[in-house]
Amino acid sequence: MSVSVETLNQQFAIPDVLRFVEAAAGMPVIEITSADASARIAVQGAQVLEWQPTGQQPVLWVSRAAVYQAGKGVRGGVPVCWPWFGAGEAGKPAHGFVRTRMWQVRETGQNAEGVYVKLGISDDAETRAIWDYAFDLELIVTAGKTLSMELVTHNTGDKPFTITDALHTYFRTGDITKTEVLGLDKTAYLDKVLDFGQHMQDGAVVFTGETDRVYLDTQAECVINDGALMRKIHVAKRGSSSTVVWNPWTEKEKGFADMAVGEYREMLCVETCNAATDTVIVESAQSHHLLAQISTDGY
Ligand code: TA6
Repeated sequence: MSVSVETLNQQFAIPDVLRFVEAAAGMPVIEITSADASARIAVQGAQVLEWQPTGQQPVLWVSRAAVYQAGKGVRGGVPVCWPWFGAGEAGKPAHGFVRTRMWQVRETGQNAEGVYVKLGISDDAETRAIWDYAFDLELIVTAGKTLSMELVTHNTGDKPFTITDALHTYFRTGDITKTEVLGLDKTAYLDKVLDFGQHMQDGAVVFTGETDRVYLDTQAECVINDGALMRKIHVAKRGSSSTVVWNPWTEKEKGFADMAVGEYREMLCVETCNAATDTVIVESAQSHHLLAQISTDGY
């Protein structure tokens, strides 16, 4: 059940800084404008859509063919993948079930790091029919000179559960063929393009075709070196043992109705996650924090 933008504005708007608009019927979106940055966050899925530091190019990518529709994830931004990353069991949605559900807005405000929003979702009969555990999931987004996103899993039930999770961040790049990702040298990865065979990264990740890799047991900060826009994007993290690097390239791009032809050239994903064998056990009454901190040097 979604709350009207009128009610959301009455409860949570910050004059001249944060307001709610309706991107489509039943699709409230938070618009943030401050001296340091602008940002947009869809309440559905707690999906950050845009973040642009003042004086810089947009940092996140959203497809020009993205669909804004209740119950469908937007192609781009930062989908929240939870309580599993990747394909679920037969008949269950890929990347879990929270990215297409309506979250609650819990708090908005300003602090030294920027404008923050707290969104949350907890179990109900529908989720327990898919995944039979009691939980509360919260995303705290802080948009300023940097963008921080903290996904907090609370196990509110009486039995432990095991998850994989991801902040599936889509970044804008000037030209994927002039882009490299640093920070994963000598890191083992599972290559989805090669039947999830295990390989070892040698040097920078460069893009010459479909790229879909789960880098394992890495806490490294990654740097997206954009040779076209002449900027670097830093992706730091905590509570994450895996990093996924993805570009669909030409063939897979055709398979996405919500990607326009040729858009693969202007995007890549560097995802902050716990995926594949990097699972997380959350004991009863315990919590797990997954944090991504994005910053840029360039213009
Ligand atoms: O994170 C990479 C990936 O798992 C790719 O294999 C591709 O499926 C991508 O996520 C997008 O998935 P989605 O379900 O959002 O279309």
